[in-house]
Amino acid sequence: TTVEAAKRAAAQQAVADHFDPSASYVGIGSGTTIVYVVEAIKERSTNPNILFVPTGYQSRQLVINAGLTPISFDSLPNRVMLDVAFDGADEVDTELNCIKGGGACLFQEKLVAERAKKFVCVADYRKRQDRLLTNWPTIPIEVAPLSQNTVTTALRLLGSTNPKLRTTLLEKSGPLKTDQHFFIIDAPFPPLLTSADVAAGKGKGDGSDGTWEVNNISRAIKALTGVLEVGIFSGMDGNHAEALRAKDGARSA
Ligand code: DER
Repeated sequence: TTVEAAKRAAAQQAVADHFDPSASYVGIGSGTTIVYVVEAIKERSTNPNILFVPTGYQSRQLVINAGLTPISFDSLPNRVMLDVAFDGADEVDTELNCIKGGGACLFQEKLVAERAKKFVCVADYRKRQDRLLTNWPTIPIEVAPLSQNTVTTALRLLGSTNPKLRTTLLEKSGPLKTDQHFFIIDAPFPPLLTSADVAAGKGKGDGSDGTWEVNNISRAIKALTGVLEVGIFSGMDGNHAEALRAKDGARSA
């Protein structure tokens, strides 16, 4: 299908541009696009000394099944930075901010992404929107189970219409638990303004007029007691979000 072909094209492009076979540490994210990234890495490198840092159980299995060597994030030597980290996204805006967490791995994904000299996000044309929450409707938030109700109430006060606990109806009755044994709340908000939008006067972006800018809403949610991590990746906190042009002309962060 064109979607799978686009995922593969974006992955091949990302690996061609940003994977160095002499790397020591490489981060591997979660989801379905990352499978093509691992495939492309296997095509390019047989270097057995590269250690791959997964972003959760599924990612670790992908690394092992590909015959690559995993190392857990907490086994990394102090101050060592990954040469590069590859991951997917649920949506990417014009400033390369990402919504992540569709696969409920956002905490470890952010840990790994921030530990890398370069974060390469691989996304096909469907993910590319002018603003976050245009196509993907909610911000995934990882919370301590005990705080679920207080965080939900606080999210409503921030303007989220109907924040919902993520359940896995088909596989398990009751709420989903992450690899950290936390819950995920998916919080709908109106499309998030970019910094350019705010500069152009499209809204205050601080929630006072009903509009939120990407970094403001991320900080406001992160500040709520009980929130472990928010599924908004912006600027990668000092890391370098590379803009990749996938073969189909779409941009991925
Ligand atoms: O959960 C995540 O952030 C993942 O990267 C994921 O949402 C991307 O998944 P996909 O590659 O299957 O679209």
